[in-house]
Amino acid sequence: MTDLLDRPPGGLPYPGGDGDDLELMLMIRAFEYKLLDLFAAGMLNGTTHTCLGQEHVPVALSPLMDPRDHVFSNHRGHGHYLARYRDPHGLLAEIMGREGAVCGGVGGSQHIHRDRYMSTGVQGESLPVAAGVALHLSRAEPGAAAWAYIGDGTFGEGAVYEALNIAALWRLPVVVVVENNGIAQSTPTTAHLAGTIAGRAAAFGVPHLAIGSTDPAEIRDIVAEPLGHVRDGRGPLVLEFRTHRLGPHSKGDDTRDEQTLREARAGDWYHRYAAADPGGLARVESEQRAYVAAVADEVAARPPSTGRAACG
Ligand SMILES: Cc1ncc(C[n+]2csc(CCOP(=O)(O)OP(=O)(O)O)c2C)c(N)n1
Ligand SMILES: [Mg+2]
Repeated sequence: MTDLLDRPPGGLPYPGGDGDDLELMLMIRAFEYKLLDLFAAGMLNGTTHTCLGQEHVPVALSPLMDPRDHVFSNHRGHGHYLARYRDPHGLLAEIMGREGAVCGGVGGSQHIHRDRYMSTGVQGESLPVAAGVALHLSRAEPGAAAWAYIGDGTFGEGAVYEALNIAALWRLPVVVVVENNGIAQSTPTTAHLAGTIAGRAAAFGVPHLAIGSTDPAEIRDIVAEPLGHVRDGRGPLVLEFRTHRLGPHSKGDDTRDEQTLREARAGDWYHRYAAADPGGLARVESEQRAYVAAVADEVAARPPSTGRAACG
């Protein structure tokens, strides 16, 4: 057993980096399952959307992010935040409205701001902002990039195309991370998207990479070189991940049939680790569940947030 449970609440940052991808993916997964339990118990403020099945994407990408990079997240953003900051205490306190909340408890699950990280529940809102921030970065901090995580359904928002157009034209350092989980709330991608995301990127002359791997180290290898081009000022990049939404859209609202759910579960990154080292996986999983349970107990015992943000 590691010393995870001994860490002061909200104190020492969660450790890690390239070497502990599995630990971090399982921490995020345990966090999301705990949220569903807490929601069912009536202990959360507002709504929540989990990233179950998509944990590997931010775990793979976060080590590629420079501290000067800005990250724009979305409604399904807990993994994005946890992979960047490893701060389950601050995020859970935010969602529960307790002391030590990242944004004083006024942002909740979907609207987090911390340093160079911002999330929004408004689909498509972030890309034009990311393009504007990227313009600033290209002038003030060359080599830095703006990352925006969006889903397949968000490609239905016109603002996405305005942003892609100007980002391509002005060669802005924007990385669009598409978590294509094959569905937008209850509408399958096949029923809302004409053509392909690759084709839409190509229309603006933007390089596009389709990534089916769920192996964080492999993903980093694939992304490193094209990311270097973004940082060199050659313009934006679209990274399209084939992912699987394991849970409901939000809480109890899964409209998919059994066969579709079976396919989603079959694509889970978890199976690869289970096949390679079942004992090791079980050990890390129980550690992370215990760690997150302790975080939840500690945060639930805190007084309500006074509205003061713990982080800037
Ligand atoms: C502008 C706007 N329209 C509609 C919604 C309601 N809404 C929230 S999530 C969502 C589906 C998003 O689908 P996708 O982009 O594929 O992301 P996923 O939920 O699959 O991660 C919708 C329609 C919203 N939040 N904002
Ligand atoms: Mg989707």
